[in-house]
Amino acid sequence: MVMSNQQLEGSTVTAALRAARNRHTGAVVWFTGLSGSGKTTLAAQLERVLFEQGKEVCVLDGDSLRRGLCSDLTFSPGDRKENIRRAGEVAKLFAEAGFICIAAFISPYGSERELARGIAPAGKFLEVYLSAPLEVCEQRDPKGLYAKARTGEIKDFTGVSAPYEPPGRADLELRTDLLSIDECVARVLAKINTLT
Ligand code: ADX
Repeated sequence: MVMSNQQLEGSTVTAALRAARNRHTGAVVWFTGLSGSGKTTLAAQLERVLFEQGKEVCVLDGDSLRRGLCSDLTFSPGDRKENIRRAGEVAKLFAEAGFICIAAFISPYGSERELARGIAPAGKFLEVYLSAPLEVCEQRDPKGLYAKARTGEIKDFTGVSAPYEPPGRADLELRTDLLSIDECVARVLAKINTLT
């Protein structure tokens, strides 16, 4: 049976229909910051809280994408750019499907973060800068990578032998070395509520 254009339009699941059922719109919440700044930890906690609130939520994390979708990429500037482009495209698909997509990537270049904002649905992108100082991240060194970067065992390590461009005008900046995780979650939630 051939469907008319009108019938097809009537059957389309629009962003508005999804938002009405979910009681929130899709969005991309983009965490940027040095390795060890708390992106993964905060993403997991925020996801848990949003999930408990009945929201559609998911996390995209640098470490996990680099094990799969982006396993062909290195940490060269060009490959980091491609990493963020892919992450931005996937985040956009989730946002369009109605999810609050939390993306946790070092994303060291301002231009790539702007690219990710441009890919996301208009007005539905929050840039959250986790701004713990390098010394604190290095002291935490949860994966032992800073130590390896200092000896040169790991090359092009962000903050040590590769650049990190701090956001000039993030939607939210969180000093994760000074604030508790609960406080950080509360501040991100307040921002999310302004867009969804
Ligand atoms: S990004 O720069 O391309 O945005 P991404 O967030 O995907 O980085 O991955 C960062 C993770 O890769 C770090 O948390 C760390 O575990 C690991 N890693 C391995 N090598 C490096 C490196 N040279 N620089 C930064 N992170 C690295």
